Amino acid sequence: MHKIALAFALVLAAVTLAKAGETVAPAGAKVYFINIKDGDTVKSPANIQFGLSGMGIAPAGVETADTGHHHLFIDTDAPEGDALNNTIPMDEHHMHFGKGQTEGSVPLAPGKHTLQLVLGDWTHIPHKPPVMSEKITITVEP
Ligand SMILES: [Cu+2]
Repeated sequence: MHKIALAFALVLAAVTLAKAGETVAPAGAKVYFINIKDGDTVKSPANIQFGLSGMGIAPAGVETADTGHHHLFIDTDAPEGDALNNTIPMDEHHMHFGKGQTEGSVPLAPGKHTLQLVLGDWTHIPHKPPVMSEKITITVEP
């Protein structure tokens, strides 16, 4: 009984590993901020518009070639190396726009914050190669 469960878990793990970070992004695909740039001062909640070229948007859970959904990284670093194979966390530093939104109203505490956009595939894993914006620093007014 336990052996069967273990074998099943191993098969599941293998399937998951095979899929991780395997969604290909077309060459030249770019994600970028439309209405804010490095050094800007904004009010909270900040309306932030996400641009994407060379790819399309699809909601999370929908597997379509050359698509993904936006993630806003707040005060945290983008994944590198093996971490690019992992699902993007869901917490206060990682906002998912899994309905396919191309803008967000983002509440931010007063002070300096870093923002970066990372496109994720239908399972919330960065593409291969990853499609990320530059990391910008903004100041939120008190
Ligand atoms: Cu996501």
